[in-house]
Amino acid sequence: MTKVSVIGAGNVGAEVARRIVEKNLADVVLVDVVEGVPQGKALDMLQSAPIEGFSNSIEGTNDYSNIQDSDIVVVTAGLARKPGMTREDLVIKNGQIITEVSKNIKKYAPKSFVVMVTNPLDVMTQLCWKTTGFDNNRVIGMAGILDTARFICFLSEETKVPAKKIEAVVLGGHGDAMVPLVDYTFIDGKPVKEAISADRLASIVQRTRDGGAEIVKLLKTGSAYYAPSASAVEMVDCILNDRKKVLPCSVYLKGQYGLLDVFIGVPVKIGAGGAEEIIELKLTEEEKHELHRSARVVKDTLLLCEK
Ligand code: TXD
Repeated sequence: MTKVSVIGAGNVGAEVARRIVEKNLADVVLVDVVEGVPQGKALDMLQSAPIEGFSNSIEGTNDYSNIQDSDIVVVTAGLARKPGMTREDLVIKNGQIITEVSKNIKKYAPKSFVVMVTNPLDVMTQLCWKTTGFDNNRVIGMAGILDTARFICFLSEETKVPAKKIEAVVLGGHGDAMVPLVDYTFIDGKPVKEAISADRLASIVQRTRDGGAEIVKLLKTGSAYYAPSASAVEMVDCILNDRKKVLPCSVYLKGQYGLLDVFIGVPVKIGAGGAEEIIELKLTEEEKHELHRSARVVKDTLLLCEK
């Protein structure tokens, strides 16, 4: 039986769990430190099974030993950003949480793949990889899929071309540090530079960078979770069904893009072997520079966690 554990039963975690069972992808175990919450949410979801027609089980727990033998562990535990708070403000607190979660993954699900969601994303992915000692292909961070989806949404809104006919790739760190690749962005087959003025494109790029903050500001409490959970479940689906789709994810680089010993968002083939192959795209000098700047931020932030 395929089993996916989701750590953190908050907004993103619960939505990830719901999408997984509703798509009949796997049995789900939902874990949280707060007593009753994962159990209550799991029971509520289970009671939707007769209506939605899924047959997989879902169970909520406060006990990490229940993640035993998971094929994939999706990590969403941590604090969400509050208005005005940067991702980096979260680093110390979330670093402690992710260290504890990673030790439990290593102990109870030593053969699993990890899909990291907690912010600051690239840093938490690297911290989890270090703490578990898992191979590079088995720890993958979710950010680029979401940033790319947001970029495509805004481009679609601007051009009135359906999202399905827009191609785009966003690399680099999550959010403020993302690097959209303009030369790989096509609107209905046409280079984006020919479809949109430089000014409009710059403002869409900026809106994408601030995509998370825009939602935090509107919600007032909590942050985005519908598109983030869809993005994480896309990765789960690719691993469980060996899709071999090329998706922008945060993975360990050992020389690719001129970067060493750092997790950062790049295109990677996701299949049954996890992060199977990193694809090296040709970047402009400016994009290369931005990607390297992004990687430096990850390395510097990681030091905060390790103090
Ligand atoms: O693109 C991306 N990667 C992201 C990242 C997109 C959206 C959200 N992103 C980040 O995911 C966000 O900044 C947070 O760091 C996480 C989770 O966001 P969510 O919106 O789900 O936060 P919640 O609703 O506060 O839920 C967090 C849950 C909450 O129920 C806590 O009780 C629980 O995490 N928590 C724990 N669970 C298990 N174990 C431990 N130690 C623990 N500590 C807290």
